[in-house]
Amino acid sequence: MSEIFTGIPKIKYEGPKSRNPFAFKYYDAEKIILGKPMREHLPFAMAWWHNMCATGIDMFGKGTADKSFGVEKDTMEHARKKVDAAFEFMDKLGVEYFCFHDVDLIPEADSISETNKRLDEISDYIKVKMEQYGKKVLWGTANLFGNPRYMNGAGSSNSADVFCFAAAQIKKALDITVKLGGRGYVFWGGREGYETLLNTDMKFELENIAALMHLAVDYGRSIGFDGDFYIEPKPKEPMKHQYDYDTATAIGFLKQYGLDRDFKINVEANHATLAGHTFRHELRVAAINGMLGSIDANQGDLLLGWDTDEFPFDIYETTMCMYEVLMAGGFKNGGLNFDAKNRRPSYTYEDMFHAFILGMDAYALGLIKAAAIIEDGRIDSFINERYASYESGIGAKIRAGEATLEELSEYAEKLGKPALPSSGRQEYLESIVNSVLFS
Ligand code: XUL
Ligand code: CO
Repeated sequence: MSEIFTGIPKIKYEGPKSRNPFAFKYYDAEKIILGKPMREHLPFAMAWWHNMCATGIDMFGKGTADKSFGVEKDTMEHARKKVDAAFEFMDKLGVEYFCFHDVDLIPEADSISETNKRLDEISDYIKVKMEQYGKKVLWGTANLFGNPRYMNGAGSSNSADVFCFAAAQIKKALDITVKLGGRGYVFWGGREGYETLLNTDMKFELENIAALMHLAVDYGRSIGFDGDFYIEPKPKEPMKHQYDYDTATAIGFLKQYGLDRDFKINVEANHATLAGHTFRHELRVAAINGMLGSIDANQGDLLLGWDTDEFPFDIYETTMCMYEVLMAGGFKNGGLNFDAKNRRPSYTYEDMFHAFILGMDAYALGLIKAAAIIEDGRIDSFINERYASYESGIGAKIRAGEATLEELSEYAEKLGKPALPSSGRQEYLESIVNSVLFS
């Protein structure tokens, strides 16, 4: 098999002083951080759709990047070439995992049975490559938003026939995920939402989405899938309102419909900011509910109101993300999927590598700095001390659930007037973070 990314070497760690554009400055796979090698803290994954398929098409113009890899596009030969390219790419970068939608892997045929045949064929080919290169599937999913039949959603569609097509795609995507040993299965409800309540039965649609997820869980478990199902929240785009608005909404939904034992959350950074939250907020909400599953590692642009899917470069963000991940005990089945794309004018093969080097280094540095914040200890101990009034006396009684409203009222009356709570010291804490980041 001939090399596709010719002239691009295996990317190695050279350290922060290196000026080599094809070297890591911070990602040193075997370096031990808090007792574990970096590569275990940071299970990086390549998103098949952005990296192997997307060419930079936008609403105003054609693609700029050539992803034909030298053969005719939308053929099975092209599908195989993408596999060759993907494994060479992951191998050169030391990326261990990948994520895919069904239709990223093959050209979708007119009939579902022909599409499924193509998926069987390509997954045989992928499986061989995975063994050869030692690569793994972080998660698989079905694209239930691209085909015109999903104009009104998949589980939430008004058409029962469309619901069945969604079920068929999910079944096959689960088959392939299990066949390839995938650790997760994602539901991103891009079209599970509405444009106007004038034509929408919201309760009916939510019940149907839950029913589809239950069918997926039952089937997945019956064929031996023991990984995590994920909801990937996003508030809007493409729909005006999406049901999985944010992490809190998705968790409420999962609990209401009895799906919370099988599902966790796949938090995407850019989706968090679209929902009006920080990335860190979404991670924390997932973590305190025991549902921090996986991460789509990208970055938005605060000046733009849509999902720009940039490669992450903001060290403050990656540090806070890794702080949340470390405090939650690290990843179990999840990882860091670069659901990110090169900017349209960065269209060459070299740019694809630069993007991953940027993202992997940004997360490696974030991990190093997050570990340093934890080891420094000042932030943690400040938070603990801030709630000290609950450690004894009336506070301890409240926490133990032993106080009554009358008792608390009497206590307050006796006190007359409480002292002001202790200072939040935000600026002091921010300066600690800066001093850890830049020391
Ligand atoms: C879209 C998005 C998806 C999901 C998988 O915003 O993030 O690519 O990650 O369907
Ligand atoms: Co995503």
